[in-house]
Amino acid sequence: MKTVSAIGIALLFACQSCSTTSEETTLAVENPGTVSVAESPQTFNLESSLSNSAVIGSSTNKILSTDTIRDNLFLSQYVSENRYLGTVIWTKENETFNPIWQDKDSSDFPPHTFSFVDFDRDGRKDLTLYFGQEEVYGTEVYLNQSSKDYRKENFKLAYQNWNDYSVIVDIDGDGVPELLDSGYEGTEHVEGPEFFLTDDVREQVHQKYDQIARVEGANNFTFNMPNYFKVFNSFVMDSIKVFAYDNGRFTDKTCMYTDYLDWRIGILKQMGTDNRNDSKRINELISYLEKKKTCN
Ligand SMILES: [Ca+2]
Ligand SMILES: [Ca+2]
Repeated sequence: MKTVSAIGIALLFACQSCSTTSEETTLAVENPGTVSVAESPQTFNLESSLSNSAVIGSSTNKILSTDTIRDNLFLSQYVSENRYLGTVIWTKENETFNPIWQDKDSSDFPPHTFSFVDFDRDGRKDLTLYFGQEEVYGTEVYLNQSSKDYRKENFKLAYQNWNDYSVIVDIDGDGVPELLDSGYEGTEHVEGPEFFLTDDVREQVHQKYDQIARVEGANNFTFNMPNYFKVFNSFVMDSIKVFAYDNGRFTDKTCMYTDYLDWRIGILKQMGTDNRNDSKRINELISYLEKKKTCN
């Protein structure tokens, strides 16, 4: 656990060793067959909808949960006796549920948290999932290109981070969400160094959180922040990147967010005057962030 753990600063600097909350990871196991769709008074018989044998799940599999995505999309997760099998997304027409997409995953690190946010502003909610456990962290975003029929392309992979949970957050308050990425390369999770904040700097971080979460970024609440994302974030000692949707995929657009970079640099400079902190690391980060202000 990091030195800093206050929830109020978590959006911007949360501890990377934090795991998901029990609320996010505890999924009620339903009886196989009939499933109650969350936020919907209706129920449907899953077994009768599984005529497509290619789709994960059968009457012998358990369903972990079903989530209503809106946009007439529904999500189910499947497990066998003791292993996750995968995720299926359904549509509903004429009271019948039809599978349109699946993500088979029987690995040791299946997805555990799902979020539906429209990144490309086409009116269809895109799928973001977090996978991993213990020291494994990962984020994937799939763009919703759904049709009425089952096909792999209904949700197209557009972003991947296999070393951390990235945060969906509207950093500049323009109503369009960005992905705040911890900035590390590769597939190994990187644990940042310990650091210390004075009360004054901590208060500045609190204020920035409030500004992003409640003032500039009113839309952040519809992006499930802060409910999901207050514990997942880029740490103050991370070499962050900001990814934004651009023409079919997410690209590093960090240089477009100079106000945010300047703010982080200001915090780091104040931290650098505190001799409890690793000044070499802080100076490297400041140099990194200064370079990121220039678009290549
Ligand atoms: Ca979309
Ligand atoms: Ca934005």
